[in-house]
Amino acid sequence: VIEKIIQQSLVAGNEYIYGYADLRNQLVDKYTELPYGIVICRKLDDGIIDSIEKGPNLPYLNLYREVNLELSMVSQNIVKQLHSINYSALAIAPTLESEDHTPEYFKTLRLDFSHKMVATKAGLGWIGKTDLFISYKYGPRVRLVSILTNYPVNYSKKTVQESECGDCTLCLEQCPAKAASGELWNIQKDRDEFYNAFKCRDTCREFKIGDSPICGICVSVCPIGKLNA
Ligand code: B12
Repeated sequence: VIEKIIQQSLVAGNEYIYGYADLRNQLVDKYTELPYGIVICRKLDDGIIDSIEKGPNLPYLNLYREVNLELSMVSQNIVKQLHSINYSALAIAPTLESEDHTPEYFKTLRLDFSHKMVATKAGLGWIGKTDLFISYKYGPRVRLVSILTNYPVNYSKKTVQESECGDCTLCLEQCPAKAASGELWNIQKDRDEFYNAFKCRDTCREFKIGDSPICGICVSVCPIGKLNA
């Protein structure tokens, strides 16, 4: 049933990967009634991602906005369908709107929910040196959204526990913020041990397209999922 619900909710003509995760023991209290995660990764346009190798541009900002909207709609539609067959479900927004930034967020640059965590638990990929989710199929060229539910999904038994970046250093060399230490990720390693979100954020602010702080160079230069790497 869930496969059908997801398939019907995805936008025809766009490429996605999705998976299921067991999130028991991974969630903050307010979500523990919804212990399973569905994560949907929407493939980003290669032409646009290739074009931001040296810095972001307006087409990239527009893509980012468009895909956020699309993923919000897709995830809300899945939630609606799950409700209609009497399961509980909640969509977690792809991103944080600036009006929702709390003082706590500004102190930590963290939310209480990580889409990337659901994606590694679903076995779809790992966390790269600049803290991007690197999917096996499309590399980091994806945006993510998650749905939490009590629907008993057939969750992945093969979770990804460590980085598969090896000795590649392209993203950290090209990162204009020098935000990453080069250390390889594993599930015991916190973000702040290998990647400095504040440095990244400050450089995004310097680039700024319109009013929006944005970068994406690490997404563009990663050889995984890049057609002509
Ligand atoms: C806050 C935020 C930022 C901050 C901080 C970034 C950061 N890396 O934490 C700033 C403003 C700097 C930022 C910048 C960007 N962001 Co941002 N951001 C977010 C947001 C809203 C929350 C992230 C968060 O809470 N981080 C806190 C830490 C703790 O979590 P995490 O980094 O997500 O993942 C860690 C753990 O969860 C862990 N993990 C993975 N598996 C497992 C398993 C277990 C068992 C455990 C315990 C942990 C664990 O791995 C990570 C390292 O520890 C997410 C959306 C979301 N709700 O997930 C988007 C998100 C991370 N951003 C995204 C993007 C694309 C960007 C930018 C490229 C901006 C742009 N659009 O141009 C840059 C690049 C940043 C980079 N290299 O990471 C995408 C990432 C897509 C991808 N392929 O990885 C996301 C997921 C949005 C989305 N819907 O797709 N962002």
